[in-house]
Amino acid sequence: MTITKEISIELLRGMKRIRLVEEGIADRYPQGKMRCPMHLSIGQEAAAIGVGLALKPSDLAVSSHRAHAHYLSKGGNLKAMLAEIYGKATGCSSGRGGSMHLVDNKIGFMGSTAIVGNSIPIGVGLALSLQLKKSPDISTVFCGDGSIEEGVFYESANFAAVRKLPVLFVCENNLYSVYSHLSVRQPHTRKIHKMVEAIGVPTMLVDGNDPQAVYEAALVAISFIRNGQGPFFLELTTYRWREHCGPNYDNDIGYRTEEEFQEWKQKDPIPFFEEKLLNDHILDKLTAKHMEDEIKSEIKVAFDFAETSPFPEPDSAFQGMFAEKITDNV
Ligand SMILES: Cc1ncc(C[n+]2csc(CCOP(=O)(O)OP(=O)(O)O)c2C)c(N)n1
Ligand SMILES: [Mg+2]
Repeated sequence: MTITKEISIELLRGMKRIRLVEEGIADRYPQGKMRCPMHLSIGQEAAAIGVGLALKPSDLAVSSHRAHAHYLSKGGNLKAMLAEIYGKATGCSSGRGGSMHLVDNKIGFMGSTAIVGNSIPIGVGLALSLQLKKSPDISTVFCGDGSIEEGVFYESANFAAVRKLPVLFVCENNLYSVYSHLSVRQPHTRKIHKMVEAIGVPTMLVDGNDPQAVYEAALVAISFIRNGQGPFFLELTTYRWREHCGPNYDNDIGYRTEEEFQEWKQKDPIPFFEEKLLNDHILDKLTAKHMEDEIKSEIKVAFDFAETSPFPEPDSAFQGMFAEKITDNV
């Protein structure tokens, strides 16, 4: 499949934007103004944007604790995301949720939650609701390799397969659940996508650091789902660069080796793809620089907005806006 020049540029722009936003968060986090736990997906940008660009704005999505890239790739408002992380009233969850509880029903981002596996049945429930309404839209569940070890994943995947629900499971396999490598959590002879296939859901294993491969696989999966053929599962191989939770690097604590980290750093999706676009004359160096400058100024404006926005009024603490936002859309 050949993708358009516009899509190639958007894949690159999307990855750079996510990277620069999260590096901006990491730089400012030690100031202590963002008080929520912070799970960065630096290194995993290609997976999020490849899927995000293949979805329609009216499609739905849910995510987990590591949700910034998914929210942004689905069309989320950057100012509202940063304001949320700063706990401000202008945040996408009115400052009540922080980094792990992003929601924006206007763009079909129906929520992210901190309890591992928790959003999987919610995404499947959304798919059931779409099916009952005979909607052409699909539901997307962004999840990690650790989350599929939760019992609820098996029930959800089984139910989705039996009812042929319009749901796309996107599993970013970054090899770790906190400090535990996949090999101490799952039998090494059993691949995640093979196990899911055995439940009855078609799957594809894709290089999650290749944005074009992810985008193309997502298009195939989404068209299968929109045709009413049922759910699809993408396993995207990738790697988290920073510590599980927080802005730092933690290779020194010994749960993974420097060699492994360097090996994955070599597979950084951004320079690899930028180089490809330059070589294919889809992009020139000046346009690439211009793109980066634009993103940086957007990010600066968004951080200023977040920092200068007001905190929520204490009296508003118990207003049920989250439930209202969800029910508006369903
Ligand atoms: C039910 C539950 N168990 C444990 C945790 C603690 N926890 C938070 S994130 C995480 C790792 C999840 O790994 P994975 O799904 O691979 O996502 P990743 O962090 O790699 O993006 C764990 C165990 C939790 N939040 N919820
Ligand atoms: Mg993981």
